Formats: sequence, structure tokens, C-alpha cells
Amino acid sequence: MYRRMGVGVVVLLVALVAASCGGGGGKPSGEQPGGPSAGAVVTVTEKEWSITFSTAALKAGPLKLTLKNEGSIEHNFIIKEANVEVDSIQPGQSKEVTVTLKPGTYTVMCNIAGHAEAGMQTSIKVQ
Ligand SMILES: [Cu+2]
Repeated sequence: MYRRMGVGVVVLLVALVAASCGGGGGKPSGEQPGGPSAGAVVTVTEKEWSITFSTAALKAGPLKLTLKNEGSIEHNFIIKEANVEVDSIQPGQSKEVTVTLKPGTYTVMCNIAGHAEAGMQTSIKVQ
């Protein structure tokens, strides 16, 4: 049994080495071999009057959002369809929230009166 496992590991290693020596022809893959449990990290910058995601390529599953308020007044962070609400992010402050999103389109906004209307509303696509 141990012998069999040993052979399996060797075969796997050879396959990995072969893959990594395969030349520069392949495009780099964004997939991490560690598995999906790690979750992606995305920075969201809020200020007057915008909400900006560090990446537009959001994948379904656990997502760690770092919410940065780079404005000069307090803001909130809402993902409507996912019932995510982070209140009272002060100027210069960062808050972290982990969300698990399914594929779809979500409305992201600050719900302080007048802020969404002024531009602090956007939609994100999760694939
Ligand atoms: Cu706001």
C-alpha cells in the first residue's frame, strides 16, 4: 500500500515538472492549486461620490472585501441582494467583511441619504 502511494506521488511530481517545463507557450492560469476555500481578496474604495472595486472579475464563493473610506465624510457599504450592510466607515478607516456571493448581478451602494444619488451606487457582476 505504501509502495503504491509512493509511486503515485512520483508520477504526480514528474507530471508537475513536465508541466512547468512545458515552455512559455501557455497562458498563465489564475487558478490557485490550493483550492477555492481561501477566497479572493478585493479592495473596495469609497469616497465622495463613488464606489470602486479593485477588480471587475468577481467570482462566486467566499470573498473578502476590504472597505476603504478615502473620502472626508462617513460612508456605509451595502450589497442589496446579498443583505450585506456595513455601517459607519469613518474617513480614513478600513473595515473588512467576508461575503459569499452566488453568480449574478448585485447592487452596491452607500445608503446615507443622498449618497447613492450623488454617485455612490454601482452594480457588480459575479460569475
Ligand atoms: Cu456615503
